[in-house]
Amino acid sequence: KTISLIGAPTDVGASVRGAGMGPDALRVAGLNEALAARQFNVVDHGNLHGPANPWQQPVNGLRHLKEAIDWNQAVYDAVNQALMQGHIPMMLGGDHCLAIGSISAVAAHCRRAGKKLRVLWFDAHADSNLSTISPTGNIHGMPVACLMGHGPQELISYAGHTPAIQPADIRLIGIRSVDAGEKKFIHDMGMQVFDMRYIDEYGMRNVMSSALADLDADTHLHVSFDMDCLDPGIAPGVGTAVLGGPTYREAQLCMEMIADTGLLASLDLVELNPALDIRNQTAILAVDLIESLFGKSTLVRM
Ligand code: DIR
Ligand code: MN
Ligand code: MN
Ligand code: MN
Repeated sequence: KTISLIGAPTDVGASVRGAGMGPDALRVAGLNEALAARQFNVVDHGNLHGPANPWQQPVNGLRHLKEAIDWNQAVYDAVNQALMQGHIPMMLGGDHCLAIGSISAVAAHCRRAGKKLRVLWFDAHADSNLSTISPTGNIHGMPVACLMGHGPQELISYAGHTPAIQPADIRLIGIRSVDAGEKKFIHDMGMQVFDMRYIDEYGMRNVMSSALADLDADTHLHVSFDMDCLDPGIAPGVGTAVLGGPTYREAQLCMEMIADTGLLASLDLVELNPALDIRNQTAILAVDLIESLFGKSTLVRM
């Protein structure tokens, strides 16, 4: 199997600069070599090009809308191309707004191929804001809402059908920072959210069993992994850290349980901010988790 690495050095959707350096920090941490060691054929397509960050204030509740549209078109095209070639696209972020283009391409692919879609969204945040309710106007706080058809026209129509995904297609995991408007939106949409309280009460094993329930051989599994999902004690290199995330062991278990399904078909690794990191430790952690996600295990288990 071939993995297409696609760098998307954008920080136009974020509140803090620096996520644009994420793709190279992952390469420096040995991502390509780690995947090759898992017996994958790795094609690094380098970094996509997109507009610079103009560092403006929000307009009508949206910051850098034009730039986010252009970045996402580039991401959509690149992911679409990788999927057409039968590759596993892996987006190297970059801020989380890029998941709009990435998952729209995955949704279009699933529709063409008659496949079911399951998205696992690992994040401290719900990313379910709308321009009307967002306290910041930052588009990296809006991708889930956009994918479900709530957002600016250009951002909700890449897939060719709107909404790109249904609430039943997505599971949010690790959530612990939800804005007031998002709380209502999540409830109204009926999304399944495994927040930190749920993880505390039921344990990560049960959470992942639930999040991975009802998959079949025809399901395309997409992981959208925001590095701020992890506890900032182990992952300090992110722009919007929130206390109380999953531990290293809990994160490893998530990755290994996903690998066991054998269904992982596309991936976003986002919000790594090398400007805020300590000796690249968050990138190194990401590579470590990715190895598990692609099947590295301590023992032969089956
Ligand atoms: C906040 C933070 N909910 C917002 N969101 C972040 O700006 O919408 N998402 N940081 O990753
Ligand atoms: Mn090829
Ligand atoms: Mn996010
Ligand atoms: Mn986040």
